[in-house]
Amino acid sequence: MRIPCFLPLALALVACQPPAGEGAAPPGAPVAAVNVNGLPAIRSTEAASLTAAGEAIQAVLAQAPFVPPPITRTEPAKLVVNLEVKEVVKPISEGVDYVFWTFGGDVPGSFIRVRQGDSVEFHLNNHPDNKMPHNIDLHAVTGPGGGAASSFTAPGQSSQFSFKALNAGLYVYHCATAPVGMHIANGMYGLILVEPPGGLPPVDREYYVMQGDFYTVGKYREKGLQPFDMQKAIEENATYVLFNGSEGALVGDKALTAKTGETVRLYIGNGGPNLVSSFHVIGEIFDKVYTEGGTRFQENVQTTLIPAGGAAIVEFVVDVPGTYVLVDHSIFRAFNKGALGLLKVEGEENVALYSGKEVSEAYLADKAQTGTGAMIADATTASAAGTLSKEAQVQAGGALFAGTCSACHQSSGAGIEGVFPPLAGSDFLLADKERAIGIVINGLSGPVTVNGKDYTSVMPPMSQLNDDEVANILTFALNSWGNDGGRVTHAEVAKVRASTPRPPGAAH
Ligand code: HEC
Ligand SMILES: [Cu+2]
Repeated sequence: MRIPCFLPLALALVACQPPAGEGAAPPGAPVAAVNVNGLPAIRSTEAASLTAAGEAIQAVLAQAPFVPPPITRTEPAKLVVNLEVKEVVKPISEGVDYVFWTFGGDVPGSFIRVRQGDSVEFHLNNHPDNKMPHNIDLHAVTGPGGGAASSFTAPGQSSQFSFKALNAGLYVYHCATAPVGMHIANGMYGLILVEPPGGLPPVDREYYVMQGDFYTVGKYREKGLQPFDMQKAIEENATYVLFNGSEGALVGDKALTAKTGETVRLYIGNGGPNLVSSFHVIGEIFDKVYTEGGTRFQENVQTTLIPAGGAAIVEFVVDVPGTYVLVDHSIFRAFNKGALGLLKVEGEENVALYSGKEVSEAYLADKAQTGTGAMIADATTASAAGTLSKEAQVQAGGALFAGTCSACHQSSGAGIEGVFPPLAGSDFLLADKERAIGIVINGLSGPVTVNGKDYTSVMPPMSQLNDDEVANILTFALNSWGNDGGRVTHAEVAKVRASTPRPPGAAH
């Protein structure tokens, strides 16, 4: 009797001999790579072969941030995966739409979970309403193109191919139809987990998060339907860097959740197409990281690098309640391009470990509260339609102020004596509206006198704000904390911006 190569541990060191005549390895060559857990990569044909008889099982797929349940089978099986490609219009940010090309209707594509040794019968269905042909390259496939050549599918067609899941690990899959970069940039990627026999150690929560970079003709958060920008993509000049395909995917009521004392496992992928991710959770240390989605884990990691077209499994125990922030620690991407998600942990305070206080507004900016994005988007739409009320401006401006200005000028508008001048009752602000617009767009430095007190400090330019946002923030400031009203319009901001000379290369 030959010993099946997928038997774990006890038999792991027994060499797996391919049957005679079936591509026997040269003498001395490793026939089975034995990984750190003692699990050999399957190279024998003894596990269910691609054409093996037996009951086919339909694979359970899941949409992010969820994953299918762990596999409890003790034997490999024939597994049928049905994945449908759909081209869909969805919000990429509040009030911003994008035509995503998806595996399964969402970005990232459906999570596929199989067992090492399974024979996977893969059906790729290209929805008849789609405009483009697509295919799939699964990094879990051993074979030229990873399935791409056998899965090229025109709209309204299906294709089928089979592969054996030889190696355990967490793998990216993606479309590989030309222009490949464009298909990936439009959201065509997902993860497939090949569980080792016996599975991964049980945990309390498992989530699926995948980063991707996006390139739109309009600027970050410029409203409306935004087309793909090929030139920006070639230059790797991302407009958005996102988790799960949208700025709103992991915030507000879509935040990930856990309870104190639980172990959380995140399956993190990076679809690219261009950028690598410095994945970090603010306030946590990864107890384990299966680097690059492989078999070995590293312990006690702060930030893990996830290459484009790569993945990692991270695990940590959440000890202290509160909000944890998932970011790409290339930090402008988190706060100015959208690479930010939240994990909300409920449970008893543990003052022995941490003294308390929620994660600050400065970290969360306008993502701190649910619905603020919608308020801002509605104000922009109303502004474009010429129906914007002062009340809507004040509301939207308040949300933006909380994320943009309050760190220095304080939520109360009182500033900090000697450092940040007040906006509440500020004679300087109220004296000259145009000057105030110019300060927000261009910053301010040098001596100023506000309400009789001198400040010699620096306010950086808030050039990430668009005209609507500046108008709303200033309208909010002019109508809050007892200030006496007044209103700033989009057109007034545009005028000041246009009349400001900018050094070459500076942002709008
Ligand atoms: C990083 C800290 C910081 C942020 C953020 C900031 N400011 Fe300022 N702001 C300052 C400082 C410092 C000054 C005074 C600069 C000086 O001394 O020349 C100032 C001055 C001002 C003034 C003129 C003085 C006054 O008190 O009337 C206005 C108006 C103003 N800021 C508005 C804003 C608005 C609106 C935002 C948000 C879009 C904002 N600031 C964000 C630091 C900041
Ligand atoms: Cu495609």
